[in-house]
Amino acid sequence: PVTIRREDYQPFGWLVPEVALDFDLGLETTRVTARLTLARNAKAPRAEAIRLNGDELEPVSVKRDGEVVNDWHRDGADLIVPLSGDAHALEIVTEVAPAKNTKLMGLYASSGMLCTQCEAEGFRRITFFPDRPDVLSTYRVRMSGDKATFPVLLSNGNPEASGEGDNGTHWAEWHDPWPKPSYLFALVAGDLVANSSSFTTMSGREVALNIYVREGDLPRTGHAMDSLKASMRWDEETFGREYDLDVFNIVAVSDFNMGAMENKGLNVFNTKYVLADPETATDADFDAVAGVIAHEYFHNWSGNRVTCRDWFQLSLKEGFTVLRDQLFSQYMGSDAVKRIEDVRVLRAAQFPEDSGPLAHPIRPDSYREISNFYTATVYNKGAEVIRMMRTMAGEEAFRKGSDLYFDRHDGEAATCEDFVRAMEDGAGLDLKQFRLWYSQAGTPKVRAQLTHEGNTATLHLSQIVPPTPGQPEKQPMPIPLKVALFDRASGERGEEHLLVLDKEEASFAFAGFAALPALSINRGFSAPVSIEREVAREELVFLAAHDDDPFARYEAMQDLIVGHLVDAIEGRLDEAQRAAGRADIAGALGAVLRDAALDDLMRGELLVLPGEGYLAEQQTVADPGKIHAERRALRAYLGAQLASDFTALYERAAKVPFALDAEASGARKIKTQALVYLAASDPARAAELAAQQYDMADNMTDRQGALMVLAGLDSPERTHKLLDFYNRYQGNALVIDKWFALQAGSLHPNVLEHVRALAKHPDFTLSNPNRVRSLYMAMAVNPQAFHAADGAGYAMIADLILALDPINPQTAARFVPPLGRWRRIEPLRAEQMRAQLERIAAAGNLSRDTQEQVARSLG
Ligand code: HT7
Ligand code: ZN
Repeated sequence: PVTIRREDYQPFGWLVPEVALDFDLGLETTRVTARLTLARNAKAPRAEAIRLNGDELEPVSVKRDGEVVNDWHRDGADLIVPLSGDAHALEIVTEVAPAKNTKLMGLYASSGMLCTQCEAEGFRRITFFPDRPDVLSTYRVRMSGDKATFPVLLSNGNPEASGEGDNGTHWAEWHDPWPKPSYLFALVAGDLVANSSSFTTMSGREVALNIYVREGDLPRTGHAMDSLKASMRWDEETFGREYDLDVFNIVAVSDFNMGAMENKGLNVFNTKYVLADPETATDADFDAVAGVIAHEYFHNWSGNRVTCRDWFQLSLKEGFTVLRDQLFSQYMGSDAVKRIEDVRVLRAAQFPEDSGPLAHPIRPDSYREISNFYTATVYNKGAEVIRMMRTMAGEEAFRKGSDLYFDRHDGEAATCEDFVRAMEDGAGLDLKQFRLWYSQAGTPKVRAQLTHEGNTATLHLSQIVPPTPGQPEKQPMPIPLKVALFDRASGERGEEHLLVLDKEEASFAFAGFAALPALSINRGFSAPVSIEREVAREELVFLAAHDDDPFARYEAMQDLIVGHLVDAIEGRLDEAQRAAGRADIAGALGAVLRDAALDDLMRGELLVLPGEGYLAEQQTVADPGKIHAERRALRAYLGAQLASDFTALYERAAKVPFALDAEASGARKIKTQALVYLAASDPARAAELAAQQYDMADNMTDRQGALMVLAGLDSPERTHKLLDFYNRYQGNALVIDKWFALQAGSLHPNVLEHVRALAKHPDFTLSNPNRVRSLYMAMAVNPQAFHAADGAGYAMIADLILALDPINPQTAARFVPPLGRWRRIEPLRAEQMRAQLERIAAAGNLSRDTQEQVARSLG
């Protein structure tokens, strides 16, 4: 397979200012006529032909300047047409088979409707085209099809005309005045109904808003609509960005490879991120809907109006847009809790990427299949990198930088370098060395040591950026760290400082401390690094109780537990030390349970034990069995030790009536957490409580929480409630996804047996990505199941990859990274993981997606 390199970028030889597409729609066959106007690109070397990308396409006919021609040839899947003049018109006819398109890229059928997914390289599965993000065109789209099958016909931009045709057909024409790359093209045709509303923009323009869904789903679209309006207003107020078409349409589809897609004026969404009501969606689902609606809407500027020059620049739109959606969610809900959640996601998904065989910079240097680079590094670390610029500049200056970026590059296909330059010029930052964050992979490790002499405390910092594949040596990066020192006697905090560590090592002195203060470092998680320091447990207990920065308080709690667990797992504690460590944790957690000043959403964060993956990350080579056992034992200990506190908390929270506000959702959060701790120490009592919670639940958060606890227990209630849940929600695909996921992600000792049986359930199918993820991704991230000592979990995931790859390679390839962690796992399991990767590699006919991921994981 060909490796594409960033350094090889060349502008395309032709401009394609206008594209007209004519679709004769059918589920089995759709005929596409594409008319392209072409002009030589003066900024590119002269070309005597045009390369039009294709994927599984055959040309039905090719016309150049109105004449049928046969002088074209094929180069692999691409079509090469000779062009000798400075301007030409091309007309190309292709036929596609949407119902057979199981890859869900290009034009495909989903539950009787037609829809498209073109990012990154799906447009070439519809028609031959220069399918690259730096070719911008205005699109006019005409669709015709059977009116009964496709009563709704949608495309990008504004609707221009529609009418009736022969034999029960009808047609519609859409025009998008904003030049866009082909990856932003979309078409939807189907039997849909809309939740319709409107929004008046800051300059007084009225925009029609529609959320299209299947008829029965209409009552569950209200939250998405509210979130859309809130996003539109927030983007005007926070970034000065106004919407720019007469309509904004969203369509929900149930077969979708990712979360959603920001096609210009016609966002296509996975139903999971549109539909929500209290009966069928949890509080976390509500938040996810708001976050993804915002994310896609924000792309209208960060991605669509200013797009990417090439796919190496993906973080330009994704990192920036993730930051924008994170800030929006911080504003809409609890600022502190959202920040903690985002860091938890980064640590769970991105840190392992950065320390494994798939590590890459946020702006990669090469790829074979771009779909493999829609990663936590490009998205989440990309967001952290821009957040650091915001922290260093301050909010006001950052806004000047983003305004300049949008003004300078509106209508262009830009680069990460363009963004950085706009930040330098607009925000007044010097980002010369900071650019290393774009080119170097790996999570920097910062060592911190605080000393004290006289009345001065000195902070000694040093950094190491670990080697990553292809990058054995690294340069020091500028690392902005927010720090504060606390007087331990009075609990008072000194001033907060923003220190930038830009060398291998540096020291910073703070006067005015009569004794060694407590150090609060990387407050707000100001830099995406790991802090390494030897710190006394008393200091962490102090910070867990006193730190006024919510993230730092959470971090102190986490560090306290991580430090203890890692010591215990690595056999460094005798019984007395172990008991003392556990007692300290119980003391700190008990204080959290009883702290009346804490709101329950934040209390819920402080109660979360560090995940097994994160614990594994703290070790050079991890034994997942030991980690699981030690963490589980700690939870049981805490559940027993603090049983009366957890019971009191549970009883208080259970009295709070259902509402969608912070107080009630906080109560729901801690209620289930209390149940989890109680289940670990007293399973019989917890099963009783959980069954009761399940029966009394008037919302999905409580019902799912109770069922999650029951799914991990060996009690008769488990069987009853799982059956009840299935019967109650049969037919609601998103809720049945939860039913699969709860069982595959459970703490039950026979979870692999359950997954095997569920794979044969009549509701299971490999053709729906949500269903596949709900069963197998839930299992792959369940350490006890995935890391089963006999290797059965690894074999199951490898079997899945091999079965899914011919159907949906993008989704199949996403299951490779868990196996790719083998070098960081103890030797017996590592060998089993590697052997499964070898087995996949040896299979013939692997997709480019899976092949690339397996090769990199073994390499
Ligand atoms: N920009 C969107 C990317 C996307 C995608 C990529 C590959 C294959 C399928 C896909 N669906 C959507 C999503 C986003 O970040 O907004
Ligand atoms: Zn995005």
